[in-house]
Amino acid sequence: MRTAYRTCPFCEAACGLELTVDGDRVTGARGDREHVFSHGFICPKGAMFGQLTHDPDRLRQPLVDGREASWDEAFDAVRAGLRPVLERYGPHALAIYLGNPNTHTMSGGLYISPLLRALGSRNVYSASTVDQMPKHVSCGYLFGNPLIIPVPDVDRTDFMLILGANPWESNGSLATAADFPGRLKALQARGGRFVVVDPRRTVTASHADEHLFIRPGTDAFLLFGIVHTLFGEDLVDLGDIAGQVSGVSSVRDLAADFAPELVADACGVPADRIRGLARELAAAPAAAVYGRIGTCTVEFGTITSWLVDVVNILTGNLDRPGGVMFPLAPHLTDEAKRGRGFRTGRWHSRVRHLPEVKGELPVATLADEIETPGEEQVRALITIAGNPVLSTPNSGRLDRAVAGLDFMVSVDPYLNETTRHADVVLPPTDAARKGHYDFSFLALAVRNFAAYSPPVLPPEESVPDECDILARLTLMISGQPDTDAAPLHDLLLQQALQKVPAELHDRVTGDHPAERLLDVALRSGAYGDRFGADPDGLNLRKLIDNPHGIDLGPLRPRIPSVLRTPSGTVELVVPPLVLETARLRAALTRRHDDLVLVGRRHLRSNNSWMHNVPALIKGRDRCTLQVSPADADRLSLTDGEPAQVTSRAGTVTVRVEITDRVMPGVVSLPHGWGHDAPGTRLSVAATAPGVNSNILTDELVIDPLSGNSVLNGIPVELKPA
Ligand SMILES: Nc1nc2c(c(=O)[nH]1)N[C@H]1C(S)=C(S)[C@@H](COP(=O)(O)OP(=O)(O)OC[C@H]3O[C@@H](n4cnc5c(=O)[nH]c(N)nc54)[C@H](O)[C@@H]3O)O[C@H]1N2
Ligand SMILES: Nc1nc2c(c(=O)[nH]1)N[C@H]1C(S)=C(S)[C@@H](COP(=O)(O)OP(=O)(O)OC[C@H]3O[C@@H](n4cnc5c(=O)[nH]c(N)nc54)[C@H](O)[C@@H]3O)O[C@H]1N2
Ligand code: SF4
Ligand SMILES: [Mo]
Repeated sequence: MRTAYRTCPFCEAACGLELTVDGDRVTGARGDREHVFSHGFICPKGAMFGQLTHDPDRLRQPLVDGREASWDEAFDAVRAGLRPVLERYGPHALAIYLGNPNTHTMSGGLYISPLLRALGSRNVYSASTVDQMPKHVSCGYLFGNPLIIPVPDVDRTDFMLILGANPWESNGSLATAADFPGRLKALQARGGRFVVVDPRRTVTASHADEHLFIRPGTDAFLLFGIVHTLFGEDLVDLGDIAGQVSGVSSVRDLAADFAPELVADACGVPADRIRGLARELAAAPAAAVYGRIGTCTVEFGTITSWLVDVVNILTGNLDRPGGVMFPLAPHLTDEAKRGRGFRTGRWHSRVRHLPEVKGELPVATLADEIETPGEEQVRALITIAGNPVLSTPNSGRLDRAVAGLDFMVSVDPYLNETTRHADVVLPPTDAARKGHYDFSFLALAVRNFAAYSPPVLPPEESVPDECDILARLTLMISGQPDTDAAPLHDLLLQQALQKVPAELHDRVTGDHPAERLLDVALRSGAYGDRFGADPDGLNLRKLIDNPHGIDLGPLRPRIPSVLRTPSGTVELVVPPLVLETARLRAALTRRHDDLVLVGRRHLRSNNSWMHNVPALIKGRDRCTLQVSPADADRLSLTDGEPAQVTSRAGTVTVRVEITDRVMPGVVSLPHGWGHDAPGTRLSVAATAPGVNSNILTDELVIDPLSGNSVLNGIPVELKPA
């Protein structure tokens, strides 16, 4: 028996785990009390690290046409499937879908970009367009770089306004903050306050100093009401960055038509509370507005995400301790560079003519591209760590479309609702056999820190690492010999070392290609040892020697060096946002008598893929339709009885749970369920399948600026089943 330390890879919180290892099995997991960032915090998912690692349903060998095959046979089958499509129809006929766990693996951080470059396809899709793409676009416009996202400085703030996020269950997102609940309680303990705006009284809302119900999809009205008040009551004060912000008067003009008294009806928040929030934000020594899924996966997602930061900027809270700040991750640098700004639409989707954003197309249009004949029709698909058949809108249609592809290959450890359609499934090694470094989340952490976890268990004989799998696919797509991944590993290392003097190259350490690439990034990064020139600096060795992580201090101001706009300032208003504001203004007069559907998350679930662990699904059925007492009464629905829910896209039948935790006019159903499809291998999940909420969401309604799907605020009809 031994103890090993490892960062939890299951959500964005980046907790340190203390694992008990017995031979080649992880037999226990608890919070690492000495971890510099999580201080012993753990949630039920992290505690199941061993169970997830050793799940008997996990694939340990590739599947070719449903039968177990050797890795060589599997790669032969992929080559035989992909090459003819590429040769006959060109690169755009091959689409790729990248799922959420790519942001939690080193292979995702290091090997996806080269794969996409080799692919050269316009048909790149990912979970980003059912998630945070609006935030990338709004930050792209404001700061010139869609990857620069300010996070709430929750440990030092005095007042936090939380819109459409439920960190008590999700543990936070686009704000890596292990023990988010503990950090919010600490805020209250030091005399601060937080307010939650959500159409449901969530666990987070019930801990808040105030909870305001809001009609789904209308946060942009509320936020514009706040902006209007800030200008009208002379509360605008940009603080230290005032000289580095442009477009303030344009924002005032845009907000002119959104007086709190005019928007209150549409959003359901009283005008005096909207004004009150503006005053509180302006008066607090430091305040942070934070919005997440409920502000992104809505019709006006980009403008809402933008307004979140506009309010932060106008109240002087951008880049100030206790406000919202830019983390500095150890693998990145902090050099000021002239920027070219950000734009979308460098190409468009073939069928619906939707603009490219950040190199990808909206996943809401993937089914169109597969189903619609013509040149460049999608005929083959690669999925990596994704389950779009459960997680994207009108997934009933996508399920049928995917079934009609010429060829499909999935890199995934499970035979699930999506991968059951694959001709070949390539299962990567489990997390215990992978090294871990958070390329995505250290750049979103509410305190700067560094951590690397080497593999806990030795590699399994003959099972390739996920970096090797992606490297071989990359070589194959480029038409190069692909039986050995090494040439690509070598090429990437050479590229990473391009700016490093040749005499220092042999100082790079690491037992694995990903470790060597990380070592180069750390040594060249903001806190790096410059390959020995700065012995106090970071390198891979130092992170391995510090298994509880290295604290790098509270967030520090980064304006102007972080900015990449053409003007070198924070650019508050760009033309696409002006046009979108006009569309929002027109929506003010819409009627609001529809019943609308929103989602929800549960602490013991993670999107679609943790329902196969007995301890995580035991207990009462969680896939219920929450309905307010008033709506249940009006529609003659009975608690515990099934109801039929119908939208433009589809119909599901699901058990009703009557609760006053949802506001009247709103019903809620979690996503990631619906594990009753034939041909999967999820024996535990199949015992409590639930229904797929994305049968109901509509692929035709998107946030136009980002292409993001609208997953909240879906009009539905309801009747007893
Ligand atoms: N209605 C509705 N729909 C939603 C949402 C919502 O709030 N409401 N939320 C959306 C959001 S935020 C997201 S991020 C998406 C998620 O959408 P997806 O990423 O498409 O779905 P996941 O359920 O996260 O599926 C993850 C897949 O990765 C596999 N996997 C796990 N670990 C690894 C690994 O190490 N390597 C590889 N190769 N595979 C691995 C799992 O087996 C699983 O198949 O869902 C979205 N869909
Ligand atoms: N336990 C658990 N943790 C997770 C995940 C999980 O599935 N389970 N998924 C991970 C992923 S991929 C992500 S992206 C994050 C998401 O992290 P969060 O955004 O914190 O998670 P959600 O629970 O989806 O919270 C969204 C909230 O928005 C509310 N909402 C819906 N529509 C609106 C609206 O129009 N306006 C407002 N103001 N609120 C609205 C919903 O009621 C819900 O409470 O969680 C991550 N962590
Ligand atoms: S909160 Fe997230 S990172 Fe922490 S233990 Fe739970 S799943 Fe893992
Ligand atoms: Mo997500």
